[in-house]
Amino acid sequence: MSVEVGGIVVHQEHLDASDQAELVEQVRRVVRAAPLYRPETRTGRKLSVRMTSAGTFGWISDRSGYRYDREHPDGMAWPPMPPLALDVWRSVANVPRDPQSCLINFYDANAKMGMHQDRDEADFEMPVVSISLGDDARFRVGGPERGGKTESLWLKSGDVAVMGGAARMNFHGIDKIRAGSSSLLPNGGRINLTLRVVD
Ligand code: MD3
Ligand code: FE
Repeated sequence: MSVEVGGIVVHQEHLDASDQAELVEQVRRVVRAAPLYRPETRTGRKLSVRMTSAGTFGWISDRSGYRYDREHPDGMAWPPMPPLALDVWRSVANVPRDPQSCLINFYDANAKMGMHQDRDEADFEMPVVSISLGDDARFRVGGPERGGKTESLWLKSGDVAVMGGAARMNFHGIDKIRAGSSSLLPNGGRINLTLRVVD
């Protein structure tokens, strides 16, 4: 089933339980090679979300600002993209290019992500595809202007969201995690994968 909120198409339960478990294994492989870390902002605040990436480019933030980089902050190349994530992109993105970056965000029970736009990519005609795993998250989406009217939606494990067209520039964030809502991750929490064409 798919629903639309603020121009974003959410394919609910796009991944079944066995695909979700397999994708978690593929994410673990990435995290073993390129550990999760808490990025700092330019002003030295640490994000509550822990991150790593896979693919050609990873998104990083540090005292110099934020950008895409070919290396993890510890200096290693990013591991290969999880194959199942690439399959998801090919089934929903509807563009001729493959993604170059898979950003992996890990949310514990208290993590959130403030409202922001994704504008570090070169071609805004290319969509962003998001895959949710683990605990439910309340996702909030507004318009292309900060401070406008917003709508919210609970993203659940296995949901795939596609941000294309005008919705690509919409402000969005994660308000809160519903701890204990999923048993996919033995220690709880939520993983979000975002797939992007970068250059
Ligand atoms: C709407 N991640 O990594 S995914 C991000 O759940 C990010 O971790 C959130 O926002 C998360 O940048 C939300 C859903 C999402 C991703 C990209 C978008 C929604 C979007 C780009 C434009 C509009
Ligand atoms: Fe975003």
